[in-house]
Amino acid sequence: MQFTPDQLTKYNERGYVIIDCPFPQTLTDACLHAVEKVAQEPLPDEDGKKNHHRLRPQLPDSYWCKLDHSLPFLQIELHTDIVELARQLENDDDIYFRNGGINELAPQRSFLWHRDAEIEYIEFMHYFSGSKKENGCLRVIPGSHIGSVDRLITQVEDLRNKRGDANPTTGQSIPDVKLPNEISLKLRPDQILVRSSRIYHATWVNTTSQSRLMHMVRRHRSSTQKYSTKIHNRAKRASSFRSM
Ligand SMILES: O=C(O)CCC(=O)C(=O)O
Repeated sequence: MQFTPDQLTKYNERGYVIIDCPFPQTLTDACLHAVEKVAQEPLPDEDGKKNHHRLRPQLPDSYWCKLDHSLPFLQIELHTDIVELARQLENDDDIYFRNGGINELAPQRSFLWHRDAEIEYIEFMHYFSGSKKENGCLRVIPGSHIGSVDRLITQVEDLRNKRGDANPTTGQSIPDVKLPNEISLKLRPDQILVRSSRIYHATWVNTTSQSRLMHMVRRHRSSTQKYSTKIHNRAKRASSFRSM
């Protein structure tokens, strides 16, 4: 499967595009079946990020879930159409698998405004039951993958101060502040969102009684791997220097 020229333009200009799911429903059904089999509430002291509800964290205080890297999920993460789409976006055949896993949003939880990374990579996001405002759909600032988000960060801080929640905590049950240019991304279960790691985003609060399961797959070109390794090594050197 390939993006159409129009979809490519949208991705490049806005930092995201919504497309029909390229893989068959049977693969998603297998993931949902696996979730039913292992569903278990997190232990009170292991859910530091406060996003878990039906699936325990992979490690204490991790966003990721116990089922990450299980076969049904890997079959989607390694699906040829996902690889093909990533190759087309990166204009490069040498595509790396960064990571993939299940992102759960428990009832009464939300994600605050943030950018996932400064380095550019592609995120495929599949909301198993679809996403809408009531179950905490994604809010984005179109075009914010380009350039700095310093102005947006300041704007968020000012609005939070005005509202009286200067230090909101992760997983709060009130949604983060409303930004003037934000839009809400509503998806059907048979659609996926493809977005840049750099787009500035948050979610609404999941006000339903069910957790919202989203399968995320991250891919990037090999030069990004070299770049992120360089950044990692530089950060390691800086922290060992600090601790001397
Ligand atoms: O669950 C979502 O829709 C978005 C989660 C999120 O903010 C993230 O993965 O960085």
